[in-house]
Amino acid sequence: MAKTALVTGITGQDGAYLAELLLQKGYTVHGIKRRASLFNTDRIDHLYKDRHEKDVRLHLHYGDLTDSTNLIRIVQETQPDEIYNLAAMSHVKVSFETPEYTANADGIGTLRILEAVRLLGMTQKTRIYQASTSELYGLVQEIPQKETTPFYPRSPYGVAKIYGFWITKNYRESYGMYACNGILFNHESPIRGETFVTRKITRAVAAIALGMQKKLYLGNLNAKRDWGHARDYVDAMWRILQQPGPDDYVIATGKTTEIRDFCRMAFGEIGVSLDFRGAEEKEVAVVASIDEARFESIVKSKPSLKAGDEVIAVDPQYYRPAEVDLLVGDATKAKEKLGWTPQCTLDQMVSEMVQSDVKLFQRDRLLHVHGHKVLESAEW
Ligand code: NDP
Ligand code: GDR
Repeated sequence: MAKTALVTGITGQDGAYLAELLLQKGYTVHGIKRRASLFNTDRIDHLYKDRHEKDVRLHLHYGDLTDSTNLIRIVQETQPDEIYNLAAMSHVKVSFETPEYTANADGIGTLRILEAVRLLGMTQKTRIYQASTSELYGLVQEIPQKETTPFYPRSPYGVAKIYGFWITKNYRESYGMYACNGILFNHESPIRGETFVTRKITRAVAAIALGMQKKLYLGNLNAKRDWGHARDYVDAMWRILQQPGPDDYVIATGKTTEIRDFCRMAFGEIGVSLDFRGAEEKEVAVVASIDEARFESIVKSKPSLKAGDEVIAVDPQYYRPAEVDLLVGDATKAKEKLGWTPQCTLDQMVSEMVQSDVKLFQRDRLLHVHGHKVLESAEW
């Protein structure tokens, strides 16, 4: 029998990859999207079919994790076998500016999903995946971080997610629910939100290469992250819900990379090598050399840059009140129990992201040249 899944946060990066995976596996997929004044379904438009067509298995419902009656109604109407709770205010820096809302959506929102299933008497039918995060580890307690590493969150986001983690575990233990936490380390892709550091960098590389932006301003360049590809990580989410019993798992690559080195890799993709100079707030990166053949093969034009150009500078406005310095995960349990290993290397992912952003900015430049206003632009 084909299964039915309900995905909150379906319009986000992970929601889009997960919906694609579940549809490929034959699921009927219900997604919750928020009402917005502009279309916000870009990432899933390629999956969407008009409801009058045949074999329509993707359905969208308006909703919000802060609205429990809405969630109860949607769970009742859709009767899901699996719920993937991916919806969240997911930006760590923004959570310092909207701490109460973040607690409501990311913390209590998780409770609302669990309660909807419990109140509707579906505890034995519906399996629940909770999008937990390596931000739970926060201040380094152990390297690498695994399921038994103590938590020490460093942001309102991390603190809200720790509530989500424990309430999920508590409902599992209290009511016998199949409710699991995936403790996922950072995962990225060409459809990553534009304000997360990886995508901010790959977009800037593309815009700078095409002469549409002069400089990239970043915050803390010393932080280290364990970055994987979102496509691999949604596969882990699905595997977590297919086991004989519920459990919590770390999902990570086991390798960590400094922000500075991610910058080197992203500029390297277009043949530009960087030299970082100075320290702290005065640190900058200048172009050391350019491999013109590489630049032309990716950007399809002569280099607009020259050695000595300053392309990165630090702007302290991007610093966080409290920082997570180092994340690196140990996914041995996931490998042994779920048979999960990451398929995409960081090199391959950076290359995919930069090349995708170069294409997006080439399209924008073309539209701009022909007098159209575009949304994708950086700085003109
Ligand atoms: P995104 O920010 O790309 O997507 C978040 C999704 O949640 C969007 O669909 C957004 O809707 C939706 N959303 C936000 N607030 C609400 C709300 N109040 N009610 C309903 N929907 C809401 O995040 P990712 O796809 O990257 O991450 C998915 C989940 O995994 C999140 O919970 C995140 O915290 C967690 N996570 C992510 C990691 C990563 O590296 N990507 C690592 C570990 C955990 P809209 O499109 O309208 O904004
Ligand atoms: P993170 O991701 O906070 O790890 O949360 P983000 O890409 O925002 O930051 C990673 C690191 O880069 C440093 N940094 C900058 N970050 C941003 N966004 N912008 C900058 O200009 C910048 N300069 C330096 C940050 O200080 C940080 O150390 C992501 C989210 O997806 C969460 O939802 C998820 O739970 C965790 O990953 C795992």
